[in-house]
Amino acid sequence: MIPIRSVAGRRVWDSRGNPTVEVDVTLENGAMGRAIAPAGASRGTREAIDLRDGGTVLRGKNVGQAVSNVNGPIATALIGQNASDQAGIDGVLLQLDNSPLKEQLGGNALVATSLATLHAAAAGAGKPLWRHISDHYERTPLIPLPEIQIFGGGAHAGRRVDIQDFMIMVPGASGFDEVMEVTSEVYFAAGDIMAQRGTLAGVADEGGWWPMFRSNEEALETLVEAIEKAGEKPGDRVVISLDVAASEFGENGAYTLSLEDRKLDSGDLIDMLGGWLDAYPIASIEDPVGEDDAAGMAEFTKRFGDRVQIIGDDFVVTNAALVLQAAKNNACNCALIKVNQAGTVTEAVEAFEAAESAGWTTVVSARSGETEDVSISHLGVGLGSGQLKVGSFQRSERMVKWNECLRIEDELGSDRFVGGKPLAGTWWGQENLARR
Ligand code: 2PG
Ligand code: MG
Repeated sequence: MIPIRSVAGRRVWDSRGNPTVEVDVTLENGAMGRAIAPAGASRGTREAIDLRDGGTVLRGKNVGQAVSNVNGPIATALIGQNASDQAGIDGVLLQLDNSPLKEQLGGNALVATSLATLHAAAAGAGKPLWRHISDHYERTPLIPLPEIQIFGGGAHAGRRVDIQDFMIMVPGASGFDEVMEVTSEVYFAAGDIMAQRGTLAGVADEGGWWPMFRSNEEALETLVEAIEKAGEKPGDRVVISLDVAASEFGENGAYTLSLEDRKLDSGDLIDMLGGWLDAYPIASIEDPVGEDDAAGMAEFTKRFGDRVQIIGDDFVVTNAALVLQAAKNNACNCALIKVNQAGTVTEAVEAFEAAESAGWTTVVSARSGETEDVSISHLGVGLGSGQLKVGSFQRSERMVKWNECLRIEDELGSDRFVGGKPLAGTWWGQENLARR
């Protein structure tokens, strides 16, 4: 039992220059934990809502009320509570705000408080956060395999292309450090290709190259070229991962690829993506159809679930009930875990456990609006999730999280890295994740 002495919120700023909520939790023994709420741009409709002040100041995005909620009702309720009891702390937060989407106190106020308490409990126990998480939740810590963005798109790049994330994974690397090295080569090879074509135009929100392409597929072709230019054989040590984020360009089973001026129904979109799975070494695909298209998700999983990881992000929004429902319908085979979609650490861990109980893989993920906060690196390792999605290979709010994994790898040892095998015809991870 380590009681909380104080909870203090303040306004800080995220990677897009938007205001966000930071919380400091200090314990009676002097230990302190700090966390900052991230913010999504392509948000699921069923995820926890960030409380923003509205009006004209800061384009309506100010977080004055959310910060006041931390310093007022949240601090009052948490002072004296046992910081080591994360479920108890989050239970208090949920009692304070029992609205379905946490719109009363704000998902941003809650997630920063919940994570700051987790940090404080780790500090109070004298442990690094990843170790505290693995001890607390009785998990085997693993160094995750990253998904790293090479080209941005969708809502993170002014909708210049429709597909949101063109990423690579390096399952054939022998450790996290090697993943970073290979990624750097591919990232800059892609930049060189764009420069040669005269289409290098800066970076998108998560640091991936700005997608100056004539079609969505041209981004994929260019990614393969970049992998080759980096001296790799696509599909061997390096594979491709896509976040289609289809809710951003369609609803009710009707999709519009604006870049190509094409209208597709759910079946057309599934066929198009299936064609890409045949033509490119894609090992993982996220939100292939819209969050409201449960039948499309189930159809996609039926057709391709044995050869590719199918991630539910907007589709299951880190919600245990939605994960279990999707599992029942065989609607995907992996859950993206974003703590701020759930609102509290406990709920995010419940969604994680639900995914595991369904036999799914999991990816701990950042948001497109991020900060220097490195909680997710520790969560990815501590929960033994196996995979981590942070954005690209540029901009410090991304690099700080990759770099934190390198430090943890030094402590834990690269034999705890989940990769280490080239793609062998099927989704690489099944064998590796079986090591747990
Ligand atoms: C996603 C995330 C991160 P956002 O869709 O997976 O890439 O984007 O944070 O904008 O929801
Ligand atoms: Mg997504």
